Amino acid sequence: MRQRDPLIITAAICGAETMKDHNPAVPYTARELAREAELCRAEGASVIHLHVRRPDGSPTQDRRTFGEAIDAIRQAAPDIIIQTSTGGAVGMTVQERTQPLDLKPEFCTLTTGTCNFGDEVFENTFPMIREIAARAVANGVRMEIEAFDAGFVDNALRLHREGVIPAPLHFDFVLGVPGAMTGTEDRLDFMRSIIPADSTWMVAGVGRFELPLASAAIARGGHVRVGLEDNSYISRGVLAKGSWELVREVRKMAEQAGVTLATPAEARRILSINPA
Ligand code: KMH
Ligand code: ZN
Repeated sequence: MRQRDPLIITAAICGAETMKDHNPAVPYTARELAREAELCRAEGASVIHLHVRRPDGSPTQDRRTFGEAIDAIRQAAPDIIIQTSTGGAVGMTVQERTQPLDLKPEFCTLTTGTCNFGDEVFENTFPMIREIAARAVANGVRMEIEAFDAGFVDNALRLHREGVIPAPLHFDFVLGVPGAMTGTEDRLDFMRSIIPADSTWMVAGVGRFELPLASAAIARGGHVRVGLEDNSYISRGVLAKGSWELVREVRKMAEQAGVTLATPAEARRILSINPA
């Protein structure tokens, strides 16, 4: 059997929906984001999935706010990979969502379908996806495909055949969003079964699915995303002290499984990211 690659842990430290009311450790300011990134790096994360907020905590995709956060994170965790969100928050236009791409980050997300998102709709029509992907390609930004449901994988493969999404494909299975695919192991196994053999993959379990799916991904040779964007709790009813505590939990799982963690340099190689 082929030796598995070192485990890439992505820390989704902020998101657009989790507020300090849900968990006081959610970072809003550039300084708070940088501190959280530094702590997550120290626990073994090699990628930061980044959203930004206004001072009152409301989500924004403002280019300048992203620039300030990226500068602060580069100071605090110089080698970490920064992946900017192009999803933003539900209801944002493509123009709003794609602003951080002009900063030429190393890595970004690309959601390849529309789904219910709680009581709202996360809209990603084909024209929207094509426009976001084109702007990523124009800025030389490597894309991670966010698949909230099986059809999102089919859409990504179609867009790949059209030449919109370049190879090699890297998938993040986002499982457990209320309104999309749930976060059970059989769903993960199905998602893995429908991607091309030369793809890389990871899982982001939402809510109570986060840590069980992290463990399932490690056992299956995949990579993992955790953090307060997706889940506020370290255990039932106990708030995580920060995304770093969730990263620490995944590090412990990896240690128990005898799996080494990827450094940011190794993660760049595995994910075919050109260093910034
Ligand atoms: N906030 C969600 C509606 C991404 O970052 O690319 C979308 C999201 C996906 O978080
Ligand atoms: Zn996100």
